[in-house]
Amino acid sequence: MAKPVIWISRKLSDATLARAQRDYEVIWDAADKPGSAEDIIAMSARVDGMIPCHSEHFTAEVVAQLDPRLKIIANHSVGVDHCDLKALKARGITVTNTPGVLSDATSELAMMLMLGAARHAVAGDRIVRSGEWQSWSPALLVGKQLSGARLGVVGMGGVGQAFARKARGFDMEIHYHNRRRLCVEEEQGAIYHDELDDLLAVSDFLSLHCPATPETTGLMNAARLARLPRGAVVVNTARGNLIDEDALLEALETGQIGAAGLDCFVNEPGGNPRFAAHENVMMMPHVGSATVKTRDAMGFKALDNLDHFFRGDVPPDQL
Ligand code: 8YV
Repeated sequence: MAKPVIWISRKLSDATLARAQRDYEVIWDAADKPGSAEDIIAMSARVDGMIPCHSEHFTAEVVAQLDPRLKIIANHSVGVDHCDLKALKARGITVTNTPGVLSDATSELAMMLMLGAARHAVAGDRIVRSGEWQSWSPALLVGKQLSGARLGVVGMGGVGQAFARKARGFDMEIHYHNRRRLCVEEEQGAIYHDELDDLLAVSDFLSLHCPATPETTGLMNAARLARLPRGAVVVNTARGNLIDEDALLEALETGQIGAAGLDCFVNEPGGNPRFAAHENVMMMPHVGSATVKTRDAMGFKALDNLDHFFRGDVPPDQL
């Protein structure tokens, strides 16, 4: 029987590509450019399945123009805000994602950003690297300590729970807000706040781990940033549009927010150049899941989903 044809939109891990090429007829371009709407539409007539990343946008307009040949979109991401799920469902296209396997890598990056923002990593690196470090003072780069501080986690899915676990190892007091309260085993002593505003009021550090949906767009607006204790540290490794960036910039300028660690921006790629003026903001280019181990695991999970689908089974991560 002929192998199904799949499109891999970006440069996935070598192990993923090797396995894909063994089991499928693969269309893939080493140029590693994000697929445009035109690319996606044109490719849909040539393939039975796709493995896109969050850089390929399946808007309602794109979905309406997909060729009926395309049967499955096996995303190489846990977030699926780049997919209009309703429109895809209406077209009968199966959609899967990669939950679980990137929780550790992403929460590790969130820890790095939280520590880096709290302890002035950007300024410290600049001072040493540039040779500006000519004197020392007990007042040099005095930061905010994690141990004993209260951490607010917004969204206690896989990444949020992995982050809370790590933060517990730093002796933080964990608080969280989530659509549903976790069971006691999952909570591991974390304190649940039914209302986001109540969580904010006690969060010396705040980390966002919820999906981007119409309801969470602009979640951290000026009013919510103002509810945090003065000097709070805000971390975002989820999606850029969870934060009103103008409001965050304003809050950094007034000192209401003491520091921020950002892996996600409203405008990607590129970010927001206004943050560059703030050395108390540590930034990364949306690489939360970018470890060797996790890239392999994400690629294999996307392929597992395709394998199930083309065998006629329900893919384990079907949405
Ligand atoms: C990636 C992510 O950016 O999983 C997600 O939702 O944002 C990331 O892991 C990505 O799409 C990798 O392909």
